[in-house]
Amino acid sequence: MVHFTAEEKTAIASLWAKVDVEAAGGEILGRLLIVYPWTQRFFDNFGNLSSDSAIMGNPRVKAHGRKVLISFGNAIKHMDDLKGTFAQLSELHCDKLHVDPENFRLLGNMIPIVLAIHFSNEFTPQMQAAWEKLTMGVANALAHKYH
Ligand code: HEG
Repeated sequence: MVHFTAEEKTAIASLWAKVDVEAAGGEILGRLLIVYPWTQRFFDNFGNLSSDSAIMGNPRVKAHGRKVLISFGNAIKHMDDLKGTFAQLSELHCDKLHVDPENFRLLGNMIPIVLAIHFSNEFTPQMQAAWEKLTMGVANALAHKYH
């Protein structure tokens, strides 16, 4: 189980309070679909994903990215219990959505990158380390109920 120091918790919460989930959510999911194009197969009902600009401008990508990032935000309220927090979603992604859990790690890679772009002057190595730990913890929690 990952453990977060008080400093890491403060660093994460202070940045999160400033995140525009609407904008950042779409950018994170959009980048996932562009950088790892095979992930598009889960969203083949989302309409036009035929180019980078089509993906980034796709309203369903934006809406789903927002949904995912809001859900990710629960991690920040429950950093000491990521597995419990994401247990139900883990079951859903395994049993109903059939999403390979490797994809949680790929999406998790996009989060610190987008935050670094949005908050370049605050994204110190310590800040990055805290966020990498959190995205890894969430990915592991989402993979936990897979069978
Ligand atoms: Mg998932 C649905 C959260 C990564 C594919 N995802 C959802 C939903 C939530 C969620 C809250 C809605 C569940 C519901 O309807 O009850 N997803 C979520 C988180 C993360 C994640 C927190 C990682 C941090 N999801 C993820 C990844 C993929 C994926 C990496 C695939 C590459 N999610 C996926 C699909 C759906 C959801 C295909 C159903 C979308 C729909 O049809 O509306």
